[in-house]
Amino acid sequence: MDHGPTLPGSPPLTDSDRIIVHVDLDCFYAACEQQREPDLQGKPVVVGMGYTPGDTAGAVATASYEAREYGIESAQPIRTAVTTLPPAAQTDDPDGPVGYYRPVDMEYYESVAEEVRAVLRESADTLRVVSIDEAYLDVTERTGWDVAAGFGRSIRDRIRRRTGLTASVGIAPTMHAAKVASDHDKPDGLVVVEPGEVREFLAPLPIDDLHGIGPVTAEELSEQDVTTIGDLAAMPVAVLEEQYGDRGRTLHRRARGIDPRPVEPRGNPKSLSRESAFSEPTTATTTVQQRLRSLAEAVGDRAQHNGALYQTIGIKIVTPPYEIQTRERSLPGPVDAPDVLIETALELLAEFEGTPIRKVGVRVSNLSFPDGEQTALNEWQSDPKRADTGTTTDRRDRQQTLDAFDPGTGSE
Ligand code: TTP
Ligand code: MG
Repeated sequence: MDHGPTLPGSPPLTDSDRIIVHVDLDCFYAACEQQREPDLQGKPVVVGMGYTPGDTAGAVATASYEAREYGIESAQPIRTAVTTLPPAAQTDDPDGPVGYYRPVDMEYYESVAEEVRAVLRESADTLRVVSIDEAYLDVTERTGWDVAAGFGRSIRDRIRRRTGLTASVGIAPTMHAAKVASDHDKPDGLVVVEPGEVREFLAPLPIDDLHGIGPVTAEELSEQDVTTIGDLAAMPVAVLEEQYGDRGRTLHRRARGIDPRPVEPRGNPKSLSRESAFSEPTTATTTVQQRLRSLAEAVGDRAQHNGALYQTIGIKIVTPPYEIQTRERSLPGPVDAPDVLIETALELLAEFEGTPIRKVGVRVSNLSFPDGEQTALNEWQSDPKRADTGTTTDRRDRQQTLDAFDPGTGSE
């Protein structure tokens, strides 16, 4: 089929040979509740965040498909939901519709999700988990297009046997098309889009089915009579680029069935950090130095383990009552140099001598990954505020407050 002209330097406008599966569980939290309480199966179940039984506080996290028939949807206030679907225990009308409301129980849903992931791990060469109930699998080496539907069915069957849950599965040669496909026939769906059919499959779908288009963009586009993905694909890319920059170009390519993203186990971290609290605030310089040194070592190890080079080194100091101060310094280029990391962290600490310290942390950022995708490095280079104007021999002091320092133990 015609994919339009190929611009010099752009990737070939053909589908690749990859076979990508996207799996998304159906009304996940509600389905978990229906498993735990089989009496709820086939009934309108509403799972509320910030909800406690007997009250109407909170919002809908998700609703079973039975409840969705009454217009209940994610993010709706519980107090609105109960007007269409009164709680079973409180209704005056014995013949009217009733809802079964349950509070969110993340620990339980996480344990079910782990069971599902075990099935997915068995099925994939590469697995990328994107949320609690959603993952991409690269199965190129495991199956062929002629038997892909059967492969998808077997994934669905194994999830059902192991957890009782239904999943919707999309199979396509790109991540984007696989995601749209899994959403296309929910619940319990299985949609296979073969190479060469992607653009055709997407064309009639409403514009907001394109991943990356939110309600605002959809509205703006509809004002220009662009209401289907096919309409978007037919637009000159220059118009989209002018309106939306690089994002416009990506959306245009997706609409044409092009999405070169590989299924990667996870994204590269933007920063790596470790922090640690003292049992009580301390002014003892050597105690703080020792702690900082060991945190810096741990961060350096972690960076090596991730294959990351770092260009910015930062520390975080928490002083009583709970003041957070951060300092950072950028090097002229990305390094894997634990000694420099430790030395820099200690130098940054020097100004806090004599200050009572409750907690210390070390962070490396502006990461680059020479063996993989260099997202972080590219971001650094494209940000003029951060362009390195220092000399190449001297380390440039850039002591400034970071607006964010990742909490907890390390952030990836
Ligand atoms: P989704 O996969 O978006 O929704 P779902 O699994 O409930 O329904 P569908 O069959 O359409 O896939 O999200 C997964 C879980 O994430 C969902 O069960 C509850 C939670 N969630 C929220 O807490 N708030 C939200 O606004 C949404 C959309 C989901
Ligand atoms: Mg889901």
